[in-house]
Amino acid sequence: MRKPIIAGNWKMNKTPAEAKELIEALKPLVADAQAEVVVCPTFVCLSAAKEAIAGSNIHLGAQNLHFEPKGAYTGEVSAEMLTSIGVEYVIIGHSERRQYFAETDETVNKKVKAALAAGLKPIICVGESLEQREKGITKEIVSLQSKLALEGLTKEQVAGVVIAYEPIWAIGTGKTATSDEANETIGDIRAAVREVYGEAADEMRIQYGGSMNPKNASELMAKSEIDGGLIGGASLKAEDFSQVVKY
Ligand code: 3PY
Repeated sequence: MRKPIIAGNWKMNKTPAEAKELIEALKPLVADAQAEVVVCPTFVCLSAAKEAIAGSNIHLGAQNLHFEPKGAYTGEVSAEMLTSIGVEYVIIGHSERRQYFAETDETVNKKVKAALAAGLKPIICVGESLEQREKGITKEIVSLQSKLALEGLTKEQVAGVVIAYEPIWAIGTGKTATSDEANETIGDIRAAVREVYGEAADEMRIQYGGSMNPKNASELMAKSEIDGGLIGGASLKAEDFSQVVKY
């Protein structure tokens, strides 16, 4: 049985004071959630968020990391820096990072390895563009992205990572893949991972992401392959996010 995981990707929103306020409001609303609950604020909010989640069932994630441990990489943050302040999860390769910050399958793979080496749990994002979906190559694209992201990992490591399937055309657009489309593509991702890593693919959790919200969460979460959600806009309000968490 895979435990569902619902993670909030706050993107570039909230100051530390606002992060604290949101988490304080969220704590009682999700205290009895069955799913694992994760919040992923910006780097500057991580310490305030860590303090705010103390004693609750909320886990902490970052939105990015650099794959080198230290050095002349202005503006970057390493895996060890994140673990040193109590971060547990890290989102890697979100399509916004691939699109605006030139991340590639190769850098995603390096980041996944750096995260695991430091004891962080990666949430690896994959997903096709509208053009790729219309060409009918979604399965090939997400299978390849997933295999490249996981290249060189052991089966045990693969079993512990989370993949977030986020169709690019559904991110921040209000458009969602239908629950059947999402379930089918997530099944394709799992099958591709199974080809290389066998049963580890059945332990690995795969989320759906892309305009998941209180209205569509229960239908998506009812699908057999969908193990959770990576939530954008709806994670910025405690009431909305708690409704997704409790789908
Ligand atoms: C969205 O829901 O828009 C996301 O990008 C979640 O990561």
